[in-house]
Amino acid sequence: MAESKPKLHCAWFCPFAHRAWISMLTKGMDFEYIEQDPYNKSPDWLAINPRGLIPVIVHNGKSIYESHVCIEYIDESWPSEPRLLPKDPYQRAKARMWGDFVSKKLIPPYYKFLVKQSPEEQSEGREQFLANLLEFTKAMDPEGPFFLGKELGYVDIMFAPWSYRIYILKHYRNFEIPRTDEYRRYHVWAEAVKNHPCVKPVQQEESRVLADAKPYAEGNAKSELADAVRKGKTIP
Ligand SMILES: N[C@@H](CCC(=O)N[C@@H](CS)C(=O)NCC(=O)O)C(=O)O
Repeated sequence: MAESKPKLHCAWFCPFAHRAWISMLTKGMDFEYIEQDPYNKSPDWLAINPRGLIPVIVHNGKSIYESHVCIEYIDESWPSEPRLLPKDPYQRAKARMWGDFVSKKLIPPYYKFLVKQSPEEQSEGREQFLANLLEFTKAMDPEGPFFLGKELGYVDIMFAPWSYRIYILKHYRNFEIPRTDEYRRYHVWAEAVKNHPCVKPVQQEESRVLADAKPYAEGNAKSELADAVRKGKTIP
């Protein structure tokens, strides 16, 4: 068991931070939640994370940041069940490969669709997102309901915050994931994730989430991520 009570620097609106939050809840950890404004790059905040991004876990006086690293750190430092990454080396590798797919193939087109303002670029984002989501769906364990089987784990947590807030794209881009046969397994997955007892508590009121997403949809959000998407750069 790890030594001191960890602190989670988080924000109610941040999907990346939700990954760490869900992981801590899934592990049943005793932790201190700190609502952090990541946009105010004060010296105190930059001392906690020199990159100035949430989430950060502060544990035994050390900072752990980057959301996928936080999930792994939580799993390794609190090795009790449930395991977020499988014990079997191939299954672990598979979880990491699909987590990487989420980071490189799902999140970027999602934001291209939401943040870009020209219809052509939005359409490109939309098509890439849908095609890649289908590939993600086809890789899911056929029984499920979660990505690798019966338990919520790493891959689920990597994409959960975008899936339970998919209504952002409905509201601002009139987009819905098709209710067709090929996406059927996706919807089973998304429902299971949304209703999981450790995912439910992090979900925020829809009107508040939509208000927070508005500057992204209107192309004037002042964040490192929105800036990178507007400039066609890799997201931070
Ligand atoms: N790659 C980072 C991304 C985290 C991120 O972009 N967090 C946003 C909030 S959702 C942030 O801290 N933004 C501060 C800023 O843009 O200045 C991770 O996975 O942890």
